[in-house]
Amino acid sequence: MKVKAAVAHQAGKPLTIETVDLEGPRFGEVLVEIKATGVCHTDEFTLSGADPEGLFPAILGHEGAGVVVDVGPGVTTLKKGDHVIPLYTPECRQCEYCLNPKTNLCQAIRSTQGQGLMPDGSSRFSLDGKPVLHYMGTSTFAQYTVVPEIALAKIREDAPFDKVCYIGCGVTTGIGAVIFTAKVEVGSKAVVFGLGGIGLNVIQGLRLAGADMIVGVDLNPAREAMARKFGMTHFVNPSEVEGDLVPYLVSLTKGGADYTFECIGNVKVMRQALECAHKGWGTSVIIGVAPAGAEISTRPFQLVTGRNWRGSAFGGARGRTDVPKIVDWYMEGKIDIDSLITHTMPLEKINDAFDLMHRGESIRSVVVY
Ligand code: NAD
Ligand code: AHE
Ligand code: ZN
Repeated sequence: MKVKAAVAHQAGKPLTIETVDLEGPRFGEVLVEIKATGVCHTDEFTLSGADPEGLFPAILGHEGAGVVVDVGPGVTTLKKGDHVIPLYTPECRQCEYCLNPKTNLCQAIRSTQGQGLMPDGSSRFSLDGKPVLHYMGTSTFAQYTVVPEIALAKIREDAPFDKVCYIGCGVTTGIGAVIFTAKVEVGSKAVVFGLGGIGLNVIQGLRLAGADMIVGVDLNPAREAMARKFGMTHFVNPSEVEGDLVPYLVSLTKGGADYTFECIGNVKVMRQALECAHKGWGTSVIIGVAPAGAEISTRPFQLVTGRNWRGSAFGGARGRTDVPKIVDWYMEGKIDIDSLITHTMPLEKINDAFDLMHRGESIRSVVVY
């Protein structure tokens, strides 16, 4: 079928709107009509050329919601008309990883997904007879996409696509990092570095978890108001701190934070986040994705003296199990998504979403098909 899509032909260049060819679903695959998709900083990261796994030409996008229009042979858990959220972290429920309660990183299709291909090693998208690659197994910057059955969460039908698409990445990543990865306890003190589309969801996760002190750190002063609305108790702009940021935060938290979260992708900030975690027990969670070649460093003494450094992908969530529950939290008013969606646009204007992100003007832009 012919499908309208935003194609990334080359790193560092805007997306171009094209009519591409999409093959129907093969064994274990599902054809989904995407109704809405968020634009995440990770799409920008890959488009910029900073992603070691970035391949072109490709159809980016990994924060979508839509409706099943066809299923391939062997598909048993989904049918035409089901409402779904594509999952860049699938959940096969059979691999060594899915069977280990310590991780959400299903590896069933990770290697082909990282090569921009479906599990059988081919692409369903093409343009002028030449293959166009998938991205993160989801490619939600296309009006229709083909996704493996194990990479689709079935969600309730009354949930609005233009809001719950954000659960496909940012909401789950932020809230999940608090609830599933860090397992933050009531009364905790926390510091969140970066108050964008992820950090603000970490803040609302901390409020849900009952944290007492929620310090937000961002260079953009415009982020303070929204972060306070979501539960931030203290705001720190590093450009206004005299001297080093780490001792300032250790003093503010009276000895260090129980939990810190890096939501930027900056390795220098990752070090600060670790070092302002409390001696003896503080845990620092890396969420931000750093560019190719970047490395973290600290004095090993920081770890010897009881700080813990760990990371979180997709908030530690198991998508087919947890995403429908997070949709319920939204529909029950337990979490706010609407306030974070600052811009909506048609697919033809998708490059505006990247411009708004670069200028720090948007929290989340959502493309509505
Ligand atoms: P964003 O651009 O919306 O937010 C980043 C925020 O960091 C902005 O508010 C910016 O002002 C602030 N910032 C930048 N440099 C700073 C500095 N030195 N000190 C303090 N604040 C600074 O981005 P986002 O969509 O929230 O994504 C954040 C990061 O999380 C990205 O690296 C993205 O790729 C990553 N991410 C990871 C996962 C995962 O599963 N681990 C999922 C989604 C996104
Ligand atoms: N491809 C990059 C890493 C990108 C990355 O870390 N992706 C996160 C999700 S970001 C969503 O906005 C993730 O889930 N990673 C786990 C995985 O298996 O990709 C690189 O550095 O190679
Ligand atoms: Zn994302």
